[in-house]
Amino acid sequence: MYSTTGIEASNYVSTYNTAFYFIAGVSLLLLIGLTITMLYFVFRYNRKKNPVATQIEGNTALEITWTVIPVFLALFMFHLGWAGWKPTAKPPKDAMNITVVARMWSFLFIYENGKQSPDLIVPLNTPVKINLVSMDVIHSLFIPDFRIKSDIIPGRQKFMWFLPQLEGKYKIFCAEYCGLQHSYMHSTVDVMTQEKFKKWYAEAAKPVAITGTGPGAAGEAIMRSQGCFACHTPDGTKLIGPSYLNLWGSQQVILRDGKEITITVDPDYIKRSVLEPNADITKGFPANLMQSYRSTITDDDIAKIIEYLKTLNDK
Ligand code: HEC
Ligand SMILES: [Cu+2]
Repeated sequence: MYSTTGIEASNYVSTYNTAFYFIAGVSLLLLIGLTITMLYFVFRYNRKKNPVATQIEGNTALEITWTVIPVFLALFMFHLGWAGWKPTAKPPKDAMNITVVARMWSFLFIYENGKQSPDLIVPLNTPVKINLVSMDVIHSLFIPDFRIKSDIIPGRQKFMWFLPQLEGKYKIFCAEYCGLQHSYMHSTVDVMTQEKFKKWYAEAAKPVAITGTGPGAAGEAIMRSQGCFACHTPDGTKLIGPSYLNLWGSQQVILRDGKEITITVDPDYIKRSVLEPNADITKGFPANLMQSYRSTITDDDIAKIIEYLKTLNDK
């Protein structure tokens, strides 16, 4: 996006553009220069004008020139690219953490307070660090207006960070062919003022009304308000996390301290799963995805959640 104020959409735009225009400019000059020289030689030394060929053994000065100049041009291109790339590897310590979960064929952005959104909503002038998680194949998070792109590789911990500097909406694409509907895998970054963002962010924790009166109704409402259903389903469908269907009392293979063990799903296990999600990792599911709910869920809430889980057995 081209700003009229001279402020660029992200902190990477100016270094990126400098490198891009320098390389494109040098390439264009070389193309024009080489084409003109070639046409001149064809004309000047054709058989009619120059019937007897001259054998040239070499020209040291010329050879040094056409070695040294391109070496410096290429090194300078490298320097520009390096200078633009280097800051991408060092996110500021105070950056806001967001996790993107990519899957065939959508992005989901998950915030530290549990809020989730298919669009990336960020506050102006706040560094944002995005942890990149893929549920299936390799995807790539590409924000052209921010001049940033990174592959999202299943099983590998990666991140990208940027500083949004201009209010507005920008396109996000998946830039790695990931199957049939790859071309529909796009989204939007919405950069809003800090005040607007705070309002949006705070809407997350609103309690959801209890609907129904069954034994699990209170637990279900808590889970709805905490956004658990974005990753877990009650009906056996595997989303980002395991389904809750028939979970209660079942045997689960989990990874604890890197070792596979089999446990029975009991109150302690549920509590640990919710408060320390990375202590026990359900086999076949990614770690570091579920956040701890220590600050938002009480022991009483967990008891209600368990009541709800019990209602999902052999439904
Ligand atoms: C961002 C997605 C996400 C959200 C939101 C989420 N979870 Fe999870 N959850 C996971 C993943 C992934 C796993 C499996 C890996 C692990 O054990 O940490 C998991 C595992 C679990 C397990 C263990 C399941 C098993 O089969 O052993 C329980 C119980 C659980 N979550 C409960 C909850 C509750 C309750 C909430 C809401 C307060 C919640 N989760 C919110 C992703 C999520
Ligand atoms: Cu994709």
